[in-house]
Order: sequence, then structure tokens, then C-alpha cells
Amino acid sequence: MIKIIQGDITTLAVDAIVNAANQVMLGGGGVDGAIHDAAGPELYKACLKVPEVRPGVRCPTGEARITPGFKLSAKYVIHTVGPVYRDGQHGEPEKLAACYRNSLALAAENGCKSIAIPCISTGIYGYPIEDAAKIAVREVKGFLAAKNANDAKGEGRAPSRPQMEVIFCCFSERDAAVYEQLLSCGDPVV
Ligand code: AR6
Repeated sequence: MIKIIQGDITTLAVDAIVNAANQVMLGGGGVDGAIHDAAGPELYKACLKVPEVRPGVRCPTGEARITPGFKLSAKYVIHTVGPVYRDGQHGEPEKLAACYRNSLALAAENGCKSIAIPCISTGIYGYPIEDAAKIAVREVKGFLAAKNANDAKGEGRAPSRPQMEVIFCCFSERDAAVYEQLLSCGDPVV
């Protein structure tokens, strides 16, 4: 199931919230700063423990890492690093799609039944919301469709209810309107 919420992701009582982090993964501005503030200093300590894959990089662009949520209502924070937008011709769409895929896969691996995702890359990293939201919706729908098909195979029947709730958490009314538009005119939501 897909939902759109306009508001502050740090207040949501879901299994996981996604953080639009940077590669060092030790906090920053935007939603990253808000999540660290709300989760408390334990989150910073947990991020420090995530091994660096190379100096100064805990999470390469497009990948995802998981930590507990500490003081948040969410059990987990899934940190992903979106691309910095240049012109859309430098691999940005593929990297952004990978953020959604990898974050959702990590949530599923950790048994999450609900996940809230902000508009990754569309703030400080400058990705145009219309383009980013199309990728987000496509990837989430694809993930849910594949997951439902897979779960149905395992159960030998169609799942009786949606297996994961995915919430697009938009900070602004304008961003929420972009998602509303995409979801209202697209294929049926899984
Ligand atoms: N809840 C939900 N969405 C929020 C919140 C919030 N509390 N605060 C901001 N947003 P950004 P990026 C929205 O800039 O573009 C950081 O410094 C915001 O309106 O947070 O991926 C990191 O450390 C926008 O729609 O992330 C990186 O260095 C969306 O979250 C860099 O910024 C993403 O904006 C990542 O830039």
C-alpha cells in the first residue's frame, strides 16, 4: 500500500524512516539534521560504528545502511545517499532509483511492515521534484508488485493484505501535490 503524508518524518510511528544522508553518514542539514536531532546522540554513535568502505565513505551514493531509531518512534533509520543533481545526464536517475530499491530491500530484510521515505535528493542536492517523484513512485510500485508476487508464490495464493505500507513523507504541500498527481493518474497502486 502507498500513502502520501505531508509533515515531519521524525514524528511518524512506522517501522523505519529513510534518511536522506550524505556519504560520511554523520549528520548534516535538512531531513538528516532533523532525524539526528530527534533520535538523539545515540544515532550519531551508531553511525560512527558503520564501517567505512573507503576513507570518509560509510554509504556510497545509491546504497543504504540501517541503524536503530533510538529516541524516534520509528524502530529503524535507513540511511541512503541520493545523487547531487547536475543535469540529469550524469547517472542521477539510476542512482536515485537505487536509493529507493536498496532502502526498501533493507527494510524488507529487517522485517519492516511500514516505511516512510522523504523526497530524497530534492532539497540541498537539487533534484527537481517532478523528476525525482516519478522515479520514487516507479520504484516503490515495482518493489511492492515484486514483493506481493513473491509472497504469493511462497504462500501458494495471493496475499490477503498488502505486505508493506510505504509512505511518501513530503515536507511541503507542493511536493505532496506532485505525488498526489502521479499516484492519481498512474497505474493502480499495489
Ligand atoms: N521531514 C520530512 N522531510 C523533510 C524534513 C523533515 N523533517 N526536513 C526536510 N525535509 P534534504 P537531500 C525534506 O536537503 O536533498 C543533508 O545535509 C526537504 O524539504 O534534507 O537529499 C545531508 O547530510 C526535501 O524535500 O536532502 C546531505 O548532505 C527532502 O527532505 C544533503 O543534505 C530532502 O532534502 C542531502 O540532500
